Amino acid sequence: MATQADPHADAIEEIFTTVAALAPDIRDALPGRRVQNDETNPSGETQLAADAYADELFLDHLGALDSVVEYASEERTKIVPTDGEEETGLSVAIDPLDGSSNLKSNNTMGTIVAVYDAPLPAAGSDLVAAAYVLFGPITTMITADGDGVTEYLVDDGVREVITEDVQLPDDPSVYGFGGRVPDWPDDFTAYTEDIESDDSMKLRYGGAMIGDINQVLIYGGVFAYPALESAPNGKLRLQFEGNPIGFIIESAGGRSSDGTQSLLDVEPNDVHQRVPVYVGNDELIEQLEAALD
Ligand code: P6P
Repeated sequence: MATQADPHADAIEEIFTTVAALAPDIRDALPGRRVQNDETNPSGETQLAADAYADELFLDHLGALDSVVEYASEERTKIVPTDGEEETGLSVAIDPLDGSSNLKSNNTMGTIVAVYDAPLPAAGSDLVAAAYVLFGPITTMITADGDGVTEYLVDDGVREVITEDVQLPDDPSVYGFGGRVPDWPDDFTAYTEDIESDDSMKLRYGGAMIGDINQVLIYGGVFAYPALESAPNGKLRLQFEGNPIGFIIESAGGRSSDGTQSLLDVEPNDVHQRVPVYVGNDELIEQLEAALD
């Protein structure tokens, strides 16, 4: 939880409280909104009614905060200026329902929030906070600010601390790699074979980034949605996924990379730009960067 010394502490707290308060509405709306709404998002992905519903809720409620001056969403082409205080306001970039394709199969999904102290598109180094809400058997929320990572239970929209100062375990045990194996470049394939040959590591991949990231955060390990032969920038979006998840994992003592540098150092040039994402325990990401070098 951000200390009062952080000039953005109140604004971050207001944003996180608002996101948690909306979690029950979004979760309750899932059963009735599993249908496609004949739209595609700016990344060309089929949009579900649940994606659009969550996006509208977040814009309405986050956009009404004095602490928010810009709202961007994975579901919207353009950045939306809001009426926050120009001088102190923050920019929010959100994936309203990450992994919504898991809705049909009743698997995990949730919301990713990035809070930048800079106009969008912004660099990860401009992040002042990041969080995700995970709709699993229970609803939890992971938050990171300048003061560490906290895990909460979200009960009726109210956060209750489960664990403060969350750190990746030193003995990693899970890995999850996205994309089709034949589409992996040879150097990444060689890395995966090294990881798979380690009998302390086991596969955990569920198709929703935050579900897989939560496994890495709790058990230690590595998650990657790599550069692909068919898509050199991978699949995941820098503003809405790479930056906030990189911030959270680095805040928990881990490491992030786009293959050569921290995700937080990747130059932003478009709000929907994609980036290869590699995050996890420091030594596993160091091994990854050496393999891709
Ligand atoms: P694939 C969900 O659509 C998402 O954006 C991430 O949450 C997830 O890690 C990835 O795409 C899954 O992609 O290719 O395995 O379906």
